[in-house]
Amino acid sequence: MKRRRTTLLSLAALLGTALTALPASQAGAEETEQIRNGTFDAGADAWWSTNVTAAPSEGRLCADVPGGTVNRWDSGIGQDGITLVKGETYRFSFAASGVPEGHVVRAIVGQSVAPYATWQEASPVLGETAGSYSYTFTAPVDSTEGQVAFQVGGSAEPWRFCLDDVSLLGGVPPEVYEPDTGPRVRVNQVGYLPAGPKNATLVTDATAKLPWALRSAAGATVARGWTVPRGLDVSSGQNVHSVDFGAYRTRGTGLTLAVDGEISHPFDIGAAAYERLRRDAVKYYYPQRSGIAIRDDLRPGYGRAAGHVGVAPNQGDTSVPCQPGVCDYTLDVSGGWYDAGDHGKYVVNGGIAAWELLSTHERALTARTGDPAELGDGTLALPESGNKVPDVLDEARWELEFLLRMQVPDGQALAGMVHHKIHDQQWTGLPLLPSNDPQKRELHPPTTAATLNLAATAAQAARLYKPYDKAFAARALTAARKAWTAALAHPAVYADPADGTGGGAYNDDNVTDEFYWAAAELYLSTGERAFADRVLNSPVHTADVFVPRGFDWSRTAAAARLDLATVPSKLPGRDKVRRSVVAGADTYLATLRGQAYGMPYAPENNSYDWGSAHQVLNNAVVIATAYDITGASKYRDGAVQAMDNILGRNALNISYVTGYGDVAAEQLHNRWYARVLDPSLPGPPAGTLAGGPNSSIQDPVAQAKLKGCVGQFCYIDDIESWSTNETAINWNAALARMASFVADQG
Ligand code: 9MR
Repeated sequence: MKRRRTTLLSLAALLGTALTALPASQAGAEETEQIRNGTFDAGADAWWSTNVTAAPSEGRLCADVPGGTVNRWDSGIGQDGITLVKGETYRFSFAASGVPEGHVVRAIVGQSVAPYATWQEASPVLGETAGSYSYTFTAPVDSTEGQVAFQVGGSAEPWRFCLDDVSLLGGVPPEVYEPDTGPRVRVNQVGYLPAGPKNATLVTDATAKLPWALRSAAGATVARGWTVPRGLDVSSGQNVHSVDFGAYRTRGTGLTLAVDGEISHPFDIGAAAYERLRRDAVKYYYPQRSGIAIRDDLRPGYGRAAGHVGVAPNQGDTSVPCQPGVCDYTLDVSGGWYDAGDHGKYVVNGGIAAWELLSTHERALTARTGDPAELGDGTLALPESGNKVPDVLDEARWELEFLLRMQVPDGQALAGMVHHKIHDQQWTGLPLLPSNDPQKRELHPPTTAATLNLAATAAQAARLYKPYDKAFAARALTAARKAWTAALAHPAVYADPADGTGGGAYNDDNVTDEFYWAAAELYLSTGERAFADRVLNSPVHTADVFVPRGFDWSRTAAAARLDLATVPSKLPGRDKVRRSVVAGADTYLATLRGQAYGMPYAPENNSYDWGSAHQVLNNAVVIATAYDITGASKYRDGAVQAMDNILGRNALNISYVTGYGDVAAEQLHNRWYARVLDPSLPGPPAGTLAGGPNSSIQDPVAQAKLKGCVGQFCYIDDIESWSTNETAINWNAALARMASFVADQG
């Protein structure tokens, strides 16, 4: 098809935007077409094809795609030799159809040579009549080895793909992305506890207080009051008011809040949703399991073949070599959970995730509102349900067994140390079932952080599994001690920050907190003086560990402090430890009160971190623990209120938990819950936490759409936005722990 000449002028006219609205540099840029013969007027000239029969047809290029391939990239059409300029914005567009309908094309702009970096990708589901697709992105690098490709493999059945009007236009103005934030009144879309706090946030230009009305599902006003103007909210850049309707305590469903001409999304007053969420947040882990087939009878819609058990095309995790030059043995490191939306398995993240699940159970043993039966045997529909062991412990053990396999065996130079991670040699694309991953798997070097992480979690496991499996408890403690000794002998072996091809780096070059955490767990499980001394002599023991960004896989001191404060022991000065947790909670409570959106999270420079949603939750865990310690209702209410922010009381008016709330995250970045990319796959299971706002927006989709975003706005519900919208095992553990706490308060 002949292409219309696109000029900057016609584009501006099309958008109805004044040119003066564009920064001078962009307004001055020339729009330049990068694709040769994109309209196929010259047949198939300049295009290559792989494993398809491609030929011009009625002014388009059509390809008969064979069935029976596994990966998207097994068949395709493309053009190489494209030059891209770093920082320049491009519009990638094309028209495409597929017969029969429902097939997917993975359309990418990326590197034509190894390591095949992808700078823009989209995977629309095609119809029988041609649809037009258009995407804007900014090139992250300079390259003369650019490529545009249309990957059409991965279908069991043959189909016909037709393509036209392929364009890669340089020098276009960056797209202006406006998120749909719905009604200006923001509530917890899931529910408020009858006797708990009930707060909402209104976005408005009004400076004076406004009347609000709480309405029943039938529309009757059941309570009224006035908003409190809060001025400019730094986390969102909005002018806001807050609403407190905590005096209303009657259970109900489908309530709404009406204020300033807006009506909120509906919500419940009741605890039922938290009982469900408590379990869903932990049920999340079973379909994350590696090395085992997922049973469809236990997770309808999620049944799949076992991943990485050595069945082709997998190379398997049963006998994994090291990266070249790192070791000359292989290890069986099968099992464990996939980290996130990728197929990697990383000890430091697996460890903190296992710790937080174990701690959810351990809290239930000691806290006044805890009850271990809530996640007990038979509650989570696991293959192990019915074995008389609490299901949460069965799930955590799947990971613990993997972590133990990552330890360097006796007889090797670094015996007792723990390999940092195991993952693919190269990054793979989406979608990709674990069992279809063809990449070579490699062990990466042992590190002190991973070693101490195993020491901590295996030591914690030793005390928690003792009532159920003495042999496992003893094996875990032996491994923990061995790891501890190895870490002392190799106290500063760090992961390489550049080791991020095919998997995340998870680098951390400060392990004083990991030493403290491991010593704390070893002390709590053994009561031994030597470990108590390590705890008491650590500089971390008296430091303020409750920092604004909270704890996570790299900042583990708080994990130690929370356990030292709550797990019974004879630690000298234990009261002081408990007071330090309460002081940390006071800080987070003050933060929460200072924020019109009610989250105990205010990172330095309003710079939201990767996985901020779980950091909000982990800060809430500290407040919740202060409640467990003191019984003071202000801590219970603060911890419960923090959940509102995760479930919809936020600038984007979105629940970050799938399946919870009227408008919830749906398109989480994950290779096998990729329904938006492949209709035969499921979406993420209900109760999966999204990463949440991330000011650094590292992925191309977020960079294209969210440039210049303020705090809470640095999030997009797009499956390709791996830096804001991934799922991860450590993040869901924070959700599990808080959902359990809130359910216990109901
Ligand atoms: O959650 C991790 C975040 O704290 C790091 O800053 C980031 C970069 O190293 O990696 C995040 O973890 C990702 C990991 O590297 C690979 N699997 C997916 C994880 C979640 O996005």
